Amino acid sequence: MANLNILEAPFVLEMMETTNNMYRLGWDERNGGNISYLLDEALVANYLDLSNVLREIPIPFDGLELAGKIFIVTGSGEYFKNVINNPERCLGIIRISETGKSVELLWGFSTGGVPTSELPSHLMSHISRLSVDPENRVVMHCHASHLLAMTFTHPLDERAFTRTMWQMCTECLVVFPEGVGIIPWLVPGTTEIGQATSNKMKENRLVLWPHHGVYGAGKDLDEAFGLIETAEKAAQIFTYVRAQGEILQTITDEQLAALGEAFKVTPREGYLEV
Ligand code: 2HA
Ligand code: ZN
Repeated sequence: MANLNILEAPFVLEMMETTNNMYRLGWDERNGGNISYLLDEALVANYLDLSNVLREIPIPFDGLELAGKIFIVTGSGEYFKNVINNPERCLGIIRISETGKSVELLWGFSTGGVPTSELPSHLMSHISRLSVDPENRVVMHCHASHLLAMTFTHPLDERAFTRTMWQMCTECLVVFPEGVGIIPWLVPGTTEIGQATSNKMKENRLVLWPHHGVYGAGKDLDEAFGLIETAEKAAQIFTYVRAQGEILQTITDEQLAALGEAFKVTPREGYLEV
């Protein structure tokens, strides 16, 4: 029975809280950033009549693999700053249509809005993550400041970049043992950038977009947020370390290997020299 108030649904409240945190951290200026969160149909049915499609919105790529799946997503052009006060305008609940060529709006985008311009990257990334981790629910993109800055000053080699991150904070290897994926600079919003991102998402939950931002994935909003937060912290430390000057010592590869063993995570093959 769709008799509960959607504005009190945990997934709507979590989206409001998460976008607000991300805005306050300076990761989502203006309309920067976007989130998609795969929802459980039975849970949504407590709040919405799933046969009531408000609008059909075409999408510029093939979403057939996700047909019937329901997501809550941020809106194209909407500001993270405003989600907390205008969830019904800034967020939408969509279902991928049977043909995969459009989405059915079930709630939200109340002033005629449409899903994030990065929907191709999001949905393709969901397909990739679900193929390796059936628990994955969230794909999150933002313009985390220090990470973005680091794409100007650090070589964009995945192994080198990952090793630097692991060395900046002891937590990093534990949180992302598989490392950080990096795609070339590409035009945002395109199927091409979606393809490149989702290819990386098969082996990484963190993907950097040079001179733009970062993608993170996880089983819930906390996990995706925490992943980006940890990488962003490492990039912040990198910024301080560079500003302070000469590096006198760091975490050694032997120490990183010991960390992996202690926390029962496997550092990506070939990334440590031990
Ligand atoms: O939605 O962040 O990458 C605005 C963006 C595009
Ligand atoms: Zn962006």
